Amino acid sequence: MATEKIPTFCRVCESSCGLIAERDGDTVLRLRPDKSHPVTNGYACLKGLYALDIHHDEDRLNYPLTRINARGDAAGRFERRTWNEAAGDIAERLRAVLRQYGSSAVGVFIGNPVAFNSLLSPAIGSFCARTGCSRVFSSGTQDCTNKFAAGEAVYGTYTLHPIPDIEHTRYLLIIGENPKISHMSFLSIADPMAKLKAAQRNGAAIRFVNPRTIESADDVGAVVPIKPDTDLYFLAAILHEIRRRGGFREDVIRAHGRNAEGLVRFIDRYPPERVAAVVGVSRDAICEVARDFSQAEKAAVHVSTGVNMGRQGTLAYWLVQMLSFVTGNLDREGGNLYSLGFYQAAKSGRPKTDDPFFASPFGPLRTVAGNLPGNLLADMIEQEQEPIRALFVISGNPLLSMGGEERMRKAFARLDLLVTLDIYRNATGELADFLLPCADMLERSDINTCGLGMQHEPFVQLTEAVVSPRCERKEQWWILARLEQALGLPSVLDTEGYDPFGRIDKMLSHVGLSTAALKSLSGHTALLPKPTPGRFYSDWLQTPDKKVDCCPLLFAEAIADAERIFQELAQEPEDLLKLITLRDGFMHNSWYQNVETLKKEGRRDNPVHMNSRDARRRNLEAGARVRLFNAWGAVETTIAIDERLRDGVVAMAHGWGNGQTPSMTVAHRYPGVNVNRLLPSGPGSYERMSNQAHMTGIPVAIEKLSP
Ligand SMILES: Nc1nc2c(c(=O)[nH]1)N[C@H]1C(S)=C(S)[C@@H](COP(=O)(O)OP(=O)(O)OC[C@H]3O[C@@H](n4cnc5c(=O)[nH]c(N)nc54)[C@H](O)[C@@H]3O)O[C@H]1N2
Ligand SMILES: Nc1nc2c(c(=O)[nH]1)N[C@H]1C(S)=C(S)[C@@H](COP(=O)(O)OP(=O)(O)OC[C@H]3O[C@@H](n4cnc5c(=O)[nH]c(N)nc54)[C@H](O)[C@@H]3O)O[C@H]1N2
Ligand code: SF4
Ligand SMILES: [Mo]
Repeated sequence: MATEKIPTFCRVCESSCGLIAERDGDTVLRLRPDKSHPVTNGYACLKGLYALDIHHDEDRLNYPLTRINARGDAAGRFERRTWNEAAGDIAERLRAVLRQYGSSAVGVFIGNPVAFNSLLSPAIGSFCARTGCSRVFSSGTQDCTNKFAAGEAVYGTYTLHPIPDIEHTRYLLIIGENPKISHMSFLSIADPMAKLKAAQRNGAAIRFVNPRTIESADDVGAVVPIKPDTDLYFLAAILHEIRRRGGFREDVIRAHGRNAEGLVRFIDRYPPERVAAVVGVSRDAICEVARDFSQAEKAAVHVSTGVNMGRQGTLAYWLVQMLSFVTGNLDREGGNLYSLGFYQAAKSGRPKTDDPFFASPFGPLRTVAGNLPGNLLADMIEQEQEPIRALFVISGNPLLSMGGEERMRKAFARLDLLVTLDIYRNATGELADFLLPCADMLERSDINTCGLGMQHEPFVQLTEAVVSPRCERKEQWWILARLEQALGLPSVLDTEGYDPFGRIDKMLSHVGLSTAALKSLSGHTALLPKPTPGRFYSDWLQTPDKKVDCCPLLFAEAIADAERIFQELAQEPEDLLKLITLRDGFMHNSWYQNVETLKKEGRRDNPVHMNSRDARRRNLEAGARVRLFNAWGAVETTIAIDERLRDGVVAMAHGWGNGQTPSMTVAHRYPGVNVNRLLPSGPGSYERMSNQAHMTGIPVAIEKLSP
């Protein structure tokens, strides 16, 4: 049979790069960037292209497996089952849990790849509604719920996140993000570095705020080297200085804002001269950013996980919105704009109540976009009253992706039922009772919903499944519907003529499109209008009075706490080491670990990065074996000298630690260590307002081990 070329798109990160899959029958021969894609234009990174290796990986989970030894045993032993057997057995175990403990005993953990699977979220919603499961956790509380909480409070909806208009801006502030490596988040943009370079050529100044002189800054802009977990004060000082310079647009604030006096009261406390020592940036450097931002004809700002994962991500994201708003850059060309795309998502994220908190054994608690704090997952399994007894992990690997691996291991061992839906028998799956094999991105049809409301150049693309799922792999929406069926609940599998794309068709109808219409277009892709200013305050802002809330009441406690944390930071010993996050281009969180070709020399473990001054001070050298430890845990690794880091900061990549994941043979051969053993978990380890886990700027100590 002749090779066919199928246009599809990558579903690993938000860029959604167009790909061409070359197919012969049911075999994918090659994946390459789609040069004719109208938006992503032939760009793709290694991860997108190596998705083919994952598709073909011999270690993939191909059949439903059920555990045959005790869960406490170190190595899991599993046997193959048919889908009917697995679904029946899971249903029986789940029914027993429901009978004995009620629906509060059922939990779901939603991992990051769910965001890139347009048919899955509604299926999860249905599964939770029908089983009564209300204890939902997700990787969102590891990377972005601070943005949801702040968006909801300031703009009245958690789905409104104005993106920087990179093309037209004159000044771009990027805080806690490394576009060259991550390709950005909450901004769907292919080949971000090319776009940043073009912006710079057009005269835009680009400043990164980061404790590390990141790779992105090798190509564009410059880094303001901040101390970790202090961004809130840096932002407050910038706003303070802009106001002192008369840079607040009082007309805009009057027309569109409320509670501006609350904002002013907050930033009044943090003049650059007070903040400088704590944030580790000189007064002059802070003032320079303030001056350049406010004097720029148009200025834009974007923040990402480096800020989200600090202790005060919600307040920091609030000040980011304020920076844009009070300088008149919100909803202005070259400033920050809402990117509509194919559906008015901003209108569907309004809060349900004014006071979202409810009482719990862990103190007042809330959900954010439906999510409980991931950092309470182990606690909620171990709590005496109403514990979680059954957990479904859907495309996630919480054992490695969150703080507290040991606590989680112990907690998971107490469950009556642990089911994972994954493409691998990953570290979490190793502890499961049932492993359900899932279709990968080449095996399922989809549209690119993940970037909705945040696309640099909006487009919508439909892809067919390039090939049908190998062996017994199934699409996850089908798996959940099959479980509903086995539980005797209503299920879409019993609905005659059920169309999984029905909901998407409804959404697409807002722009006069449908999946059928997309099929008739070249590459099954429709270009949509670029973001433009003009409708933010009238249409997208969702507060009841149509005003931007410049100091939401909900923040009162966090604002009071900010001063306490400031004082604490000011008193920290000079030689305290802080651990920050680090991504590399060959990994995607904990997956891509099993791709042999990506495990070249130098990428076979995850050493701790430290600059040579800090190393020398501690009598350490490149390659030295060290133990890194704190109150939460310890890991043993080696030193990598990294002059990009500022003094007092160490960095380590996450997603490693597969020493107990034997069925991922490559990952197991190059296990690395799980840096998240050093992260806090449990009460107090997440931001109260947003449930976001505290994951960067973590105090650690280091000691040399004998070789
Ligand atoms: N220290 C530290 N920890 C971090 C971070 C950090 O920066 N530092 N980053 C955090 C961030 S941003 C995130 S989002 C979380 C991620 O947290 P998780 O989502 O828990 O972790 P992942 O490693 O992304 O796990 C994804 C799982 O989905 C599987 N998978 C991939 N594709 C598919 C698919 O198509 N179908 C199915 N069923 N499964 C699939 C993979 O095999 C993998 O097991 O980790 C966080 N952890
Ligand atoms: N190659 C690769 N790409 C990815 C992923 C991956 O694992 N690998 N993961 C994807 C996912 S799930 C996400 S959410 C996105 C994340 O995308 P990004 O947010 O861009 O993630 P990082 O590259 O980790 O960049 C975070 C930056 O924050 C800095 N930082 C750490 N602590 C602080 C701090 O306290 N303050 C400030 N100002 N900066 C700090 C770090 O030095 C780092 O450069 O990336 C996505 N893309
Ligand atoms: S940048 Fe993201 S979407 Fe594009 S190929 Fe790489 S992983 Fe895939
Ligand atoms: Mo993430």
